[in-house]
Amino acid sequence: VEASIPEPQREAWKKFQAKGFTNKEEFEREVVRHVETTLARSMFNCDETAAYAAASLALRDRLITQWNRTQQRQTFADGKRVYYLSLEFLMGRALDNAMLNIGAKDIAKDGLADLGFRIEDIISQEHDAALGNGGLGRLAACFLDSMASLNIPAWGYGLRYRYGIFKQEIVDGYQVEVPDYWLDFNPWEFPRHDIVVDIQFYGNVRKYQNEQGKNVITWDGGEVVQAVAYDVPIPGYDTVSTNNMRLWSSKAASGEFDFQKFNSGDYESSVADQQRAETISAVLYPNDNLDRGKELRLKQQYFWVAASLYDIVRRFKKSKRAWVEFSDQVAIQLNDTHPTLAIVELQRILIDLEGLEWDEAWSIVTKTFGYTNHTVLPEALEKWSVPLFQNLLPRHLQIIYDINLYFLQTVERKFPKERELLGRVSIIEESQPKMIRMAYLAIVGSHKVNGVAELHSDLIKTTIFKDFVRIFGPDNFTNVTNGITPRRWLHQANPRLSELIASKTGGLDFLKDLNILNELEKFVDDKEFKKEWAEIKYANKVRLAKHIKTTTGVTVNPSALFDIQVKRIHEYKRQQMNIFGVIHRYLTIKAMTPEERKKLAPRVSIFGGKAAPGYWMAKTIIHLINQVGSVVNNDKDVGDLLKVIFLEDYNVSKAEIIVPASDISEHISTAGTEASGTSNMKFVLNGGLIIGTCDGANIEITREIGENNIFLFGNLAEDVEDLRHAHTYGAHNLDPDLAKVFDAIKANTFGDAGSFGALVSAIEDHGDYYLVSDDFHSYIQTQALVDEAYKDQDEWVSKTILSVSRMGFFSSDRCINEYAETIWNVEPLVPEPQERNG
Ligand code: Z2T
Repeated sequence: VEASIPEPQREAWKKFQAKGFTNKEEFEREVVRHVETTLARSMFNCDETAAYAAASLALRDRLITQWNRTQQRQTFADGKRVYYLSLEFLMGRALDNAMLNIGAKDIAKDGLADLGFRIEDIISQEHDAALGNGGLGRLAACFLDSMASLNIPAWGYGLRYRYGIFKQEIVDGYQVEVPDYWLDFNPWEFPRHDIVVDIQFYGNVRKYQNEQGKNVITWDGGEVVQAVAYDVPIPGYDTVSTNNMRLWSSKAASGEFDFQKFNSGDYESSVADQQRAETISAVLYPNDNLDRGKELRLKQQYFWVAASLYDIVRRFKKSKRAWVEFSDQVAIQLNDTHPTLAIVELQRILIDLEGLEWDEAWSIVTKTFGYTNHTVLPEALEKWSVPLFQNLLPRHLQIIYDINLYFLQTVERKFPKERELLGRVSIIEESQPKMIRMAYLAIVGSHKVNGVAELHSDLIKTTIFKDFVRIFGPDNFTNVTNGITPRRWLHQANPRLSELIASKTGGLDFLKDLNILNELEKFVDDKEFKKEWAEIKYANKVRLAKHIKTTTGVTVNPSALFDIQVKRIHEYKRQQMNIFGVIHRYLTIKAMTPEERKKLAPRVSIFGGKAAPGYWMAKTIIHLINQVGSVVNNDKDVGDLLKVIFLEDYNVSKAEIIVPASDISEHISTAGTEASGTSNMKFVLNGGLIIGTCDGANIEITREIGENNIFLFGNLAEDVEDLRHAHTYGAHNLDPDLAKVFDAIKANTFGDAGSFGALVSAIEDHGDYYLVSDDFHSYIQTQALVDEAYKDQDEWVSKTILSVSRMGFFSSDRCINEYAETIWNVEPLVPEPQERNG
């Protein structure tokens, strides 16, 4: 407020307010201006990189204006805001998305053409913002798009990693990791050097009585690191609402101490301090569904959570409201347990710094937080060693112990006879060393816990969190099935399909209300429509085939059935079962006569995905896929009947090419292990069918599109436990077809069998935890049904049209509306019409 311009001078500001562009000529003028001034170049040295930079700068000028106005409007309205805390935001590219969302793509396309560039070439210059591992991070990105598009006042809070998820190269069939340094030129972020928060680590806690005789607790004496805010505008689709994503970057606190070191000649240690501070936000941990318990990771979590809460609390305090109103102004959603320390930090702020009583503070805290669980895999549930935690965050440990004490007291009162219950639900696990169970802390500190698909939400209630459902009652646990943004995953990735849909449903409104896709149902038998539909799928396959050719050198036939499995490589996702199935297919083809081969449906098996760098089994799976590819793709007997492709460095921008090109995609996790999956939704929305298990959101996709339109197979979640026991205590009889596959591997058909020993013996000798053998027969049979079904192209196309028409439920807009109503209790803040026009 102090920095505001006085009333008499405001006229000048209004007169000269930033305008940006509104038509093609103005866009061109802005691009040329940025090339010639901001970039200090000219038409004689303007390559595609420079054109990308200038186009982005022109576009962002318009974003900034509507972003500032949105923030002003939200501040004046003084209503409730949502804060989405996520350690990962897998945003992908921004330029295309920004152009489409603000409705400037046609202008930009024509303008760039006038200036000598093709818009696709310019778009593809952009480096992906890859601050995430997989589903969880991409979900956060879809949520930001939906919250802005629905005009919900919301901020994302995350870390500004200097290195995103590593880039994957395939060298001699092996994964090699290359660092992803992405910040060289990033026009989408705005450093806020004035928004800096000091974050403390280590040190000591002191308890004493102040002059008023009140007990005071202080925490000091440790290391201090600064958090600097970097803001990224998040434009909504067809609205001027532009939300904010605030990412924190770490740097050394430049206090006198450093100067002393520096001047006293201790230059090296001064630089070392600097680097230690910068290390906090240096790199994204590359594990998907795995917790490693590293100290630096805990530092990242506290650094980010403390900076975000300081920011949120500061904003609240400006409104001069009473603390009891905090949760009327603030809803904080925890994206998995990674930000659970926020619960403890808010309690600390309220009792240690603001002087509230424990109970009053705790009631505010629990009304503020919601917790989303994304997995039931035990190895992914976060636990922190108490000694490690105590050293880094001594005051927070005390508060956790107090939270636990009060919690266990209420449990004891409610279930006085159940002594073992206390140990089971204690936030502290009595192991050696003791461990803090972060999921339990998150549940105790939140008013709502949700899973991400129906089966998953049921599973957490009946397995890992069962005791907590008894303690807090079933109303504290709910389901919000995941969704995806149709803007990026239909309109942007598949513009021709989007255009066709628009032509039949009366424009692009379906992008805001995805249930409008229903109207496509009446075209399932429309010859002309089906022809266009099929042509679009074919064109998308041609595009992917070109990508495959340029990146792998392999020629694939776009008329073949494209069978795609792209996702992080993990044993529970069972890429190994897929490649064993491919080997089975190869052996079958080899055993056929030429006549028999003629009847077979040609297939291209496409894989993609990163293995965590320390996950040897996952890396072995990648190696096997590549080895099978090099044998199969060069076998003259096979020809076009089977090709096996591993696409290097699967990421968001590559997904935009891959997803629209599938005939079948594979979502084949062991039942009960994949919380939701979201690429399943993307593939179906783009006119592909699914082969999958009864797991995650596959089940709801089936409910929506009908079981005739999906290829389900395999054992059910309810039977998994018994089957595992049968392996452990009985004889594990290997499926005979799988045995043949293993024989081929052992005969060195795909190179040295020794390389794949671990993969085979996990199934043969070590209990087959993921039930590959149990599901193999059903999988192979179902793949045969896919082959049969694909031969009837007319029927196949009808299935895909019907499926797309029934996918409305899976919009992340539906999902965000559910969060807004059932968890956050926030309302949209719709811009005034005059703001919408300029
Ligand atoms: C992740 O991507 C997911 C869960 C995690 O649990 C961690 C990561 Cl990095 C800790 C995924 C689930 O595996 C997937 O089923 C789900 O669709 C996605 O989160 C979004 O909810």
